[in-house]
Amino acid sequence: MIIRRIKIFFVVAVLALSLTAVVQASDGDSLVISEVAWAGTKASWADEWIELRNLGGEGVDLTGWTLVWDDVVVHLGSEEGNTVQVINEFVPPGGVILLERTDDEAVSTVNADLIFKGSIPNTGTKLQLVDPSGKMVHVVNALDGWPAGAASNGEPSYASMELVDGRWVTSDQPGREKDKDGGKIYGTPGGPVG
Ligand SMILES: [Ca+2]
Ligand SMILES: [Ca+2]
Repeated sequence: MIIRRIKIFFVVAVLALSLTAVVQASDGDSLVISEVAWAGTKASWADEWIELRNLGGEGVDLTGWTLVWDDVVVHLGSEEGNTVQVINEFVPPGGVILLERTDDEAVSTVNADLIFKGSIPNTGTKLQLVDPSGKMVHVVNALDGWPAGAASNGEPSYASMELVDGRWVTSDQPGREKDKDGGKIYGTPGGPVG
């Protein structure tokens, strides 16, 4: 009888542990870097912005999450390091959040969810999205140059780099959102692909 109870206890414990692992894995893998305006906008090369997307079916609380490149550490849920202001730290299922550099005017027609300081090099870098356990859940290794997007010399110029069906593409059409001077942004900051 006792042995049987112990067996049941172990079966339940193993099931609970594996369920926890599954939930954590799906949480961690669900948030991705979905768009990067590494060259800024036509209004200013310093008006860089980054979008993160929750591909999962559950909301993600950004407490303890960071976005890291070079010596920049953007804390997604707290105002420390390169984070100037956290406005919203929850990403609903299927939702996006927009990180704007220096102030909320980089993308003037969308409210920022976070303001950061620190530049994104036009020559490329390695962007790492890290969850609270320290696991790198999404890495964009562009140390040899950005796979997409365009700076002042691009056609079109100042276009974002957007993740479409798992591939980085240049946003070559003017979107509905606007930069600080009212010019159309080539990209979809804070919005769906397309
Ligand atoms: Ca804004
Ligand atoms: Ca977008």
